[in-house]
Amino acid sequence: MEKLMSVCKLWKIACTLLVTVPGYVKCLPVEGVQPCTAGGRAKYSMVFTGKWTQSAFPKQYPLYRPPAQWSPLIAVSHSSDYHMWRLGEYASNGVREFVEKGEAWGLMKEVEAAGEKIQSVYGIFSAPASTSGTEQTSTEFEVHPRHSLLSFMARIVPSPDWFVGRDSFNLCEGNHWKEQVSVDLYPHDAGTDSGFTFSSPNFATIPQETITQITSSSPNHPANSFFYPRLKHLPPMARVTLTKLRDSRVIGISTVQSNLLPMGNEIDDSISETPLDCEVSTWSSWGLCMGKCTQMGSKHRTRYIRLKPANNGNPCPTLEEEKECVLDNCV
Ligand SMILES: [Ca+2]
Repeated sequence: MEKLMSVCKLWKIACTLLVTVPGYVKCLPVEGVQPCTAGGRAKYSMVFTGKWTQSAFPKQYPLYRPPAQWSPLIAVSHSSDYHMWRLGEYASNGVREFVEKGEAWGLMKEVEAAGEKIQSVYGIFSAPASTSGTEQTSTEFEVHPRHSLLSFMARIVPSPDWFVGRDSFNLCEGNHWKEQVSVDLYPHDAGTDSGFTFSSPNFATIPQETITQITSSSPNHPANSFFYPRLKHLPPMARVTLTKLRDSRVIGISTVQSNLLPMGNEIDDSISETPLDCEVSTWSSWGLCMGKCTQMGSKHRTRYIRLKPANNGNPCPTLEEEKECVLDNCV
């Protein structure tokens, strides 16, 4: 709640950043981005739906202190010469603070600086934090033909430096604005903390690595919270739906208010279940040979369950083994 309040405070500052770029701004064509010739600005609603359920992501699903949830979502409408974050590039300090601690100040400052310096940012806005993995939050925002790209991110809580988001999603299509579009979101690693699990202690990555997408097989390490060797692809962790609003008049600051939808935990489509196989430790060493001197003795070794199976994953194998042995103190 405190974090939410602080973002709401940030908000007022952020709102002043809503840069209405006056006059002609020279826009250099950037590879892959089609010039937008839509007639005017457009207003959109943005609904973020968490899909981080225990059935879709059973491995190490955070249940306590804190349970699975999302930070506020920070988003920017901008032109192609600005990037909030990019796959394969290093996270900025502001992004690092946001994805590791949920602190948005640094990131807001960076956006503000980009807005002032290269006039590449049209607006910054945020949707409130979620208190569960499956909540919905929403906000509204505006785009401009010269600033038709949307970038956003929300921190996965708890996590070392993981987030979901999208870089430079273009809402313009030639001479018109897209009416409605949904985007599935997958986990990313900011490359700034080396923790392997949701609740790993803070452990800075030195030297810093670039931003990567986390998949069911990468990082390829059984300890990783998203490592599901039986899955080809991870299920989406969240979805964002962007809907063009009919009334596209500029209403000033009120257009960037954010609010919680009163819908609570709703997941519209089928709940995916990810099988989680049992994981056991290595065997202990064999125990002493025990028994009566008139017959063969027996010895035992054991192993323990590291990860309980879920959603019809492979059951646990036997945890105890017995072997015949010759008693060595029978004469
Ligand atoms: Ca990392």
